[in-house]
Amino acid sequence: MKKIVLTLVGGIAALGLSFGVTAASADEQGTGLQIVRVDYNVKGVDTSANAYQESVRVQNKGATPASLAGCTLEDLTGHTYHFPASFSLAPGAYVNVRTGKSPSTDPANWWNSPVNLYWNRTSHMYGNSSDSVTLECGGSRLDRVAWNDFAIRP
Ligand SMILES: [Ca+2]
Repeated sequence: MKKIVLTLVGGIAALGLSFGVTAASADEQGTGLQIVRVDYNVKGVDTSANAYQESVRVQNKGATPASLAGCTLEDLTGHTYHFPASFSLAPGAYVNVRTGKSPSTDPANWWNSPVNLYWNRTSHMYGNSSDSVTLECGGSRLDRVAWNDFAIRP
C-alpha cells in the first residue's frame, strides 16, 4: 500500500495559496493507472463556484490503453465518484476528476488540461488539512494518496 503524508506549515494557508500533492510511484495492481496529483485545498474560500478546482488527476502510466469502467475515487469518509463506463485512457494520457460543476468559463485555465470529468457536487469534497483519495477498479485498490498538513515530521 502506498501512503504519502504531506506535511506543511499551517500558516501558509492564510496566504491564500492552493495546496496539492504530487504522487509518483508504481500503481499497486500493475494496470498503469495512478493518482498523480491531488489539489485538495483550492485558493481562497471554498464555495460552490470554485469546487471544480478541487481535483484529482489520474494518469495511465502503462504501455497499453486502460479502461476505467468499474473504477472509483473515494475519500476517507466514503464519498465515491464513479468513472463513466465508457471512459478509458491511452498510454500516457490523464484526466482530472473535478469535484464541482463545470464552470462556464475557466479564467485560471485550471491545470491547463483538455480532459476533465466533473463530479458535479456543489460543495468541496476533500479535507483541506487531511484526508485521502483511493482509486479502485473492480473492487481492487490501484492507488491511494493521503495527506495530513498537521502531521509532525518524524
Ligand atoms: Ca478541499
